[in-house]
Amino acid sequence: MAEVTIDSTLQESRLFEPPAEFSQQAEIKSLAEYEQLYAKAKADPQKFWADLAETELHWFQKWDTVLDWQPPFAQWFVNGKINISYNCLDRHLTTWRRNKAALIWEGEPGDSRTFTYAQLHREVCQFANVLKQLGVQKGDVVGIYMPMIPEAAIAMLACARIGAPHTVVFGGFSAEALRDRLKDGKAKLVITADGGWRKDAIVPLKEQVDKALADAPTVKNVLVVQRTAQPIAMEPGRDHWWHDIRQGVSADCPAEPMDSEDMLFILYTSGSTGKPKGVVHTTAGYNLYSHVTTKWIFDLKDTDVYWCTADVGWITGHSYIVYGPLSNGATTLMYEGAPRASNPGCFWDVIEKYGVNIFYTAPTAIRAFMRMGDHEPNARNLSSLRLLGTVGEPINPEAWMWYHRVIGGERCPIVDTWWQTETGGVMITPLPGAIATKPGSATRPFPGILAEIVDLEGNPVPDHEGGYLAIQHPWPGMMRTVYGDPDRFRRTYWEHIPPQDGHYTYFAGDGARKDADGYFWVMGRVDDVISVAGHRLGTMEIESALVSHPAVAEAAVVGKPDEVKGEEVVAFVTLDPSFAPSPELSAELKKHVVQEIGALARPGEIRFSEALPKTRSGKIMRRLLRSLAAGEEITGDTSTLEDRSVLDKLREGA
Ligand code: 7RM
Repeated sequence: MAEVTIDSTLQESRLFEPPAEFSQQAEIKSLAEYEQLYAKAKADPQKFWADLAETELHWFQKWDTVLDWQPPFAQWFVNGKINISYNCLDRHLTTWRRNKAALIWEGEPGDSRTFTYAQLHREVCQFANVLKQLGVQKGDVVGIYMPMIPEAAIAMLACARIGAPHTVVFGGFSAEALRDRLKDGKAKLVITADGGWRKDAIVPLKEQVDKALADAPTVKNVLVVQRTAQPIAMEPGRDHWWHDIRQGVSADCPAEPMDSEDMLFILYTSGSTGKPKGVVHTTAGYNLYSHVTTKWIFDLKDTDVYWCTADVGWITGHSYIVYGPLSNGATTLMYEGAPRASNPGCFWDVIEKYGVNIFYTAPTAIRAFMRMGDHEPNARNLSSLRLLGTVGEPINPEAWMWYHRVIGGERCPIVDTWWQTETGGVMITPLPGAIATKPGSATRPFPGILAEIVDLEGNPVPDHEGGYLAIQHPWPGMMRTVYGDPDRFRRTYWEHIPPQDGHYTYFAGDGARKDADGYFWVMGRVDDVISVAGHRLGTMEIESALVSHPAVAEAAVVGKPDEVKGEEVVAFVTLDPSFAPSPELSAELKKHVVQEIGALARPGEIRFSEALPKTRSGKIMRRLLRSLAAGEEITGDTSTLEDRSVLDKLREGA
């Protein structure tokens, strides 16, 4: 019999009803309305999505089949013709939104720019014409390696406009990581900048591109946006300044009618082993899914300023800075900077300066702010906020409550959104006017998403029991394949849970449980589950117990092989600045975990550390910690690590 369950210990009973004033104005106004929508979508998913596709998007030509499902390969809106850049820009130009702010941008040094829909459209069209002039054709892959400046979004929309799939690579990744992704995607052109600002320093992007291109022969041209103006090398014939080459180029560039299933972008995610996977998303399904989720989850109003703090190199930046908000005609804010010693309160400054109404960030950021204390946010006026969101990792109830109290002033609903690069958009989430929240739970599936907790045979597990988070029906935003490797797509996502009678289940790779109210509690990646004396423990609950101790700012737990118990829990802990590491504190934290969870979860070892290894999107890389704890060499992909020095420090401290 397969391992079926993951033990769960988290007890959390606080419940926050949507404020009445919020519900009254919300897209989805009540639990009953959500449940009705959910039931309708479940009864006939194809009709549900087709109706939305009809009312929410512009089509050059209507599809003739809603879903062609040859498991695990799906095609949505077959033979439809559509362009996501058109849906994000052109269709708003004939409405009053023409001169509404589409994109507000704030640079780290304090410079800023705003683009109305008409202006953004013009920029995108001109950019698209330059790409064409440089030989980019429909179907050619374009690499984007940019800082968080408006041209990053403009470049994405320009690619989408002419049907050139983009592959955005985080500006923080190394030349090697960039090279591997450009080679795998066979990119023909790279869009970059001379540099970008991050934590008061210049990130030398163009220099990295030059290194990457020494061994990426498919790339013929580089388009360089000037951001920082430090001297850089430009290779004649290959490298072109955007501000030079755009001179005299027409801003007339009709959007290419794309087939629904034409590739829109590739976005690489690192697997724990092997090379990064190129997650492929296509045009119509992604457009629809990012659009509808944005509309209902963020409850956008035309008067709102909406801010998602993600980088565009993360799927969150794609779906919820660029495509989802613009498709809805929203005002989306983009910020280049990161909280830093010279301005730890910069996020709160931005909220105050622009009167941000909706704010979407990651648990790692929330925990970092919590550690800095309430002083910074309390010193700003955050009263414009009406809705908060979180994404990227399970949020521990402690951090959730802080976010609710200090940032949300106890009046803003929090949407804890569970999803993945692979899912294209949010899958499990509160609808903020309809679903009461519980700290630490992503609550319930989005309408049209048949989520379940199952064992490895695909059978639902009872309430409160941890199992595998799975999706039982295709949805429009799902990834279509792994670029160049359909077999890896099948193996990674569709064969962990064996198909029964042609019925395929998507395996998300996360452990989770459902409570009696049908709320989902994500417990962490199943690869990270720790086996102690026959019990399988998710990482989230032990970490959450640690963080509930006043001394602990952040924690990551991993298993270390143990002859007797199978594995022993090792906890890596970052302290609140007012506490110092000591053997006494270590003993106290072990005791605290025993009190909160039980003797089973007692860490055998606590390792204090100034920082934890994270991806650029803020996810703790437990796989690396596992190797460290076991005293092994670190193997596998480390290309997504945000700060390499963290590993060295951890090794020295060992
Ligand atoms: C959007 C994104 C996906 C993985 C996913 C989870 C974890 C994301 C939450 C979460 C608990 C959440 N895409 N994850 N959101 N876990 N609660 N609200 O993060 O491809 O980069 O990562 O992130 O493990 O599988 S991603």
